[in-house]
Amino acid sequence: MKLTRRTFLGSAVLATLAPQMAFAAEPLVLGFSQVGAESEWRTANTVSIKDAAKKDGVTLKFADAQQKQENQVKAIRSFIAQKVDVIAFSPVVESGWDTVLREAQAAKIPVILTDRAVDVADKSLYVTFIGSDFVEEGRRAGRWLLERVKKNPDAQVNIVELQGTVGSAPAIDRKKGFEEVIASNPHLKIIRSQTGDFTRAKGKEVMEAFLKAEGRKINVLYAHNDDMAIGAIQAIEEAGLKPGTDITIISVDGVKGAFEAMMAGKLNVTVECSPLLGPQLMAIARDVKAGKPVPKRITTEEGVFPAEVAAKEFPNRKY
Ligand code: GYE
Repeated sequence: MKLTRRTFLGSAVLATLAPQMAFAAEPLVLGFSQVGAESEWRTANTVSIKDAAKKDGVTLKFADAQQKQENQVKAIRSFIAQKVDVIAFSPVVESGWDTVLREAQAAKIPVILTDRAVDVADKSLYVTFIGSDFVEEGRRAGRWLLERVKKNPDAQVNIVELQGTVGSAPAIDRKKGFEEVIASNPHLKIIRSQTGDFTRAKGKEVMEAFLKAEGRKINVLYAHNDDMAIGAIQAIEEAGLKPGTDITIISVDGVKGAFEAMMAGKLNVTVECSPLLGPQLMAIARDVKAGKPVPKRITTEEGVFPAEVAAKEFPNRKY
């Protein structure tokens, strides 16, 4: 079964409208291991989780892993030792989780994945995964580009790609979805692809290297998140080129910074990825604690925002 954010709006709204009910709810201790604070997306995600826990009367034990898997493993082990009711985490990378998840299972503490997926053979090691379909986001980015190049069907299009954190679900999937779609047009070619670790600083640094190596040959930048695109925009300007005009820029997330860049004419499109997972996470954690069956996969609903609609959409943006 596929549940969407909208499906869960009911419980989120209830929690907002009836705080007295929320306080009357059973006590729940939730251990949450966050990836880090690498991007505007992540900051909004953290705020969403902390706010939702407060609203819902959930005792949240929050640990920031600073983008390091070893810190997440430590945090999960400490949650097990503290005997929390439920563990949730956003895994920085996909692989290497079997051992610690088996430890949680042995301690009978259910685990919820939020935002990013894990690659484990035994799917019983987690109860559910709440988050976006990153392959689809990559496809949306690719489809936008296919449409865009239709105006000039015979031109060769050289793309540079700024990948997210190596081994992370969004980096793997956003690359895959994008490549799958652009493969239908032989004029589109990724000429350079490197990680910028989802940060502005790295995005800028790697874009500088791309520009040094390829210069004006670059027609398109595909960045796996807005922060890297914003960093790259700076590099492009410093190289004396016009971002959004000389180089078409596509990114993912839909944070306010991306809308501002679009309104300034420097970014061409952002594919939405919602970080507002807090209310859903609290609702699901309660269900899990109560022993209710929950769907194995809960997918977030998202859109695509080209620069043309940025000014109109900006006031509606929540992150
Ligand atoms: O796109 C990026 C963040 O996992 C979906 O992580 C998340 C990604 C998001 O650092 O900005």
